[in-house]
Amino acid sequence: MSTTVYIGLGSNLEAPIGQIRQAQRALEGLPGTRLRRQSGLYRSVPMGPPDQPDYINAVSELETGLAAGRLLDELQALERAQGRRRGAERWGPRTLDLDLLLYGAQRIDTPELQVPHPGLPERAFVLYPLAEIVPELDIPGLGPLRTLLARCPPEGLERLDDPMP
Ligand code: ROI
Repeated sequence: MSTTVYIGLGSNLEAPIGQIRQAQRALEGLPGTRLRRQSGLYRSVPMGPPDQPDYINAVSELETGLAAGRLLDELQALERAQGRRRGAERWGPRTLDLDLLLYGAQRIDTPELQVPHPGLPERAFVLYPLAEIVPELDIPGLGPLRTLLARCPPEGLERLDDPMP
């Protein structure tokens, strides 16, 4: 059994574009997992304390045989491997953030994991990259992605040019 999942990637420390590229490669290497599609890179102003650098954000689509809890463990291990320190300032800067946005059509609500990711409706830096790869997506419990986009203007969000082939 494999499931289509969407991961939100974010970084605003220590060469963020390189951090995101490294994380995309690491996602590809997860056990029982294939990287299907990825969005372009976006620069976004920080949500949360403003005295931190802009973020680089992207979304990846994976096909995985990993259960949701196991996938979450793997994502947290990748964050740690790229120097993420937990327990620092809430909503402060980070070298790498990997959010499990969607896990198939499932809704998950445990203390460790909420899916769809609860911040999704108000985060332009997640919705727009997601729409780039799956514009027709229906989000479990939240409805069409298009409706969420219409309510969340892309303020402070800039798509970066794709690298030359
Ligand atoms: N702000 C932006 N723009 N992008 C992020 O990825 C991001 N991640 C976070 C918080 C601190 C909420 N702010 C963010 O975790």
